[in-house]
Amino acid sequence: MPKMLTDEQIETFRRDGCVFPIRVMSADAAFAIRARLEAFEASAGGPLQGKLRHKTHLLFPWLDNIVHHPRIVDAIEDLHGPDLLCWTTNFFIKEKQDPAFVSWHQDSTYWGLSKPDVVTAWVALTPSNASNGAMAFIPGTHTSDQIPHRDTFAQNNLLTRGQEVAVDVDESQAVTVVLEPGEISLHHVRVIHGSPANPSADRRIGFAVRYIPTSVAQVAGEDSASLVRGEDRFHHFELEPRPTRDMDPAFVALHRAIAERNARILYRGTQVKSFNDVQALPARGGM
Ligand SMILES: O=C(O)CCC(=O)C(=O)O
Repeated sequence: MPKMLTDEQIETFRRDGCVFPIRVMSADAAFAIRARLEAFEASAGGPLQGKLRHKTHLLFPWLDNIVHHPRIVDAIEDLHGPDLLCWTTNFFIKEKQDPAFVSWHQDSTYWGLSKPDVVTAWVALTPSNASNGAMAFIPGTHTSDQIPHRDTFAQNNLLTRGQEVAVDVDESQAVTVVLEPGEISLHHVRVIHGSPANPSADRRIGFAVRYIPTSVAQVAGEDSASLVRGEDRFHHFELEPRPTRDMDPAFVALHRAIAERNARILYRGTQVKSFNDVQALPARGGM
């Protein structure tokens, strides 16, 4: 008996590689998280940038609470069983009238994970739809193996290397993932997906939480993850602590060290050797 998803939603995920919308919190709760994010951005002097867009749940308890949100973790348990890690989180923020985009890609390309049992819960903190650069995906493509990608490092591309699939994508098949604040989509690490720019008058904010069962390993170096449910009998990842206050200096230092290590995994085989090199890249991924 599934805990959160219906049998139909599970079937849709297995068939299409993506299922949505799934409400996990009220719109008011999502607005409150957006307000906390924007209060921090105001105090920091501008939009969240660079490494602060990644693994941000290690810096703020109100994001850690999303990662551990019982309704989200129940949905992941329905797909991958009771022993679960959050491997990483990534903010995908498109400012109002922002040319930032995401090229067609498979998430699995540079993540270094041992098998494609990886699900992203993309949490909408604003509406996300055809008018503001919502994500779209090509149903059924998650059943393909890893497809070759080319790195473009294109300006305004929100991905680490501006990578894009090196095959033609039949865009006529694309399905737009329409979400309201407080809803999520779940997508498979191999499904081809991307998103256009945001020409609208407001920001589009998504918080992508990447979950794996504890049996998945990192094969490209030392790595860490957060245990969100059950037990870790495999010990493939160093387990991360949970923050209890915003920007705790010990967690800021931990986050910086993890960002350095993750940069070496995500940019392996390129000229990028440290996080300082990442900041000099034209692509906007920042990590
Ligand atoms: O937020 C977007 O537009 C794209 C997100 C994405 O590529 C992902 O979550 O894997």
